[in-house]
Amino acid sequence: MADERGGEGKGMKLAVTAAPDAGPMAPILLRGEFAGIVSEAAGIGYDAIEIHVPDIWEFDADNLFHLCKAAGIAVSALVSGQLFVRKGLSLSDDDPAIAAKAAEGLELFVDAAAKLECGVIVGWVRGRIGSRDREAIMAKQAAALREIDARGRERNVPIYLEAINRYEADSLTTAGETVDFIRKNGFASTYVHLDTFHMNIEEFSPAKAIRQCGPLLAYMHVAENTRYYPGHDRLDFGEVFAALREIGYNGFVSVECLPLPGGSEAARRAREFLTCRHVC
Ligand code: LER
Ligand code: MN
Repeated sequence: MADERGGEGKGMKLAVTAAPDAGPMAPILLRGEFAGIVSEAAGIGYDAIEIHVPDIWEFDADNLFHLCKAAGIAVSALVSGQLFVRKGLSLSDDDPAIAAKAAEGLELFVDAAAKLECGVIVGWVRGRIGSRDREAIMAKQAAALREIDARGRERNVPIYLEAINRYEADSLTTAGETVDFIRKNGFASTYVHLDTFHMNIEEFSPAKAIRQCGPLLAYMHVAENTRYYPGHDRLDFGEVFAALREIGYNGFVSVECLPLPGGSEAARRAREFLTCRHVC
């Protein structure tokens, strides 16, 4: 039985970001039809693939499940960001119809994730607060996320709340804020998701941030300070992985970085660096 980190008591597992299509500089490495990206991820040696779903209303989870089973890899998570990017939906929208559609989309994400035995990443779809009443909008986000949390609990699907840097989000930008939000709302199946790129901007000490999350940390994105593939620049991954080991982290470490010098090549270099140096 997998736990909320998708782990079964073994070590960390490596995942790679993928999508049917994405903008040229989006931090998504493998692109194309599911059959192709699944076999490519497995061929490079990844344990799992993280799917940025373009349209959850059109998504065929059963097909992806069979492809992954045949290739011998898992799905680490389904990413809900495209609800916001492509459809303009957010849980914080003033228009109740738009906020409800965002919530409906997230419910479908949970149902699809249940079939794939993976988690759901919730980031940009939370929406921005802007100049509105912070407390009121956070309460609105919390109310919507409580429903998603309950659905996740019923279906054994962990919800990963990603802490995102201040230039892309204006709430839950740090590990501490995200831990407090989860605890304050008493969520049962919602966990912290950290990303080394965002942490490099927001956290005084990435290791301290990881320790602060402890057992609430259930998903990791890795990229350099420049968002190039891990190993390209100067981020101290030794410190990050030492802290992860210290808290007993056994979840997915997913490579979400710029597709440079090309998505497939970045995926290969990241895996080589991470397996040789930090994840065995
Ligand atoms: C956005 O910068 C990011 O890190 C993504 O994981 C959000 O879906
Ligand atoms: Mn991320």
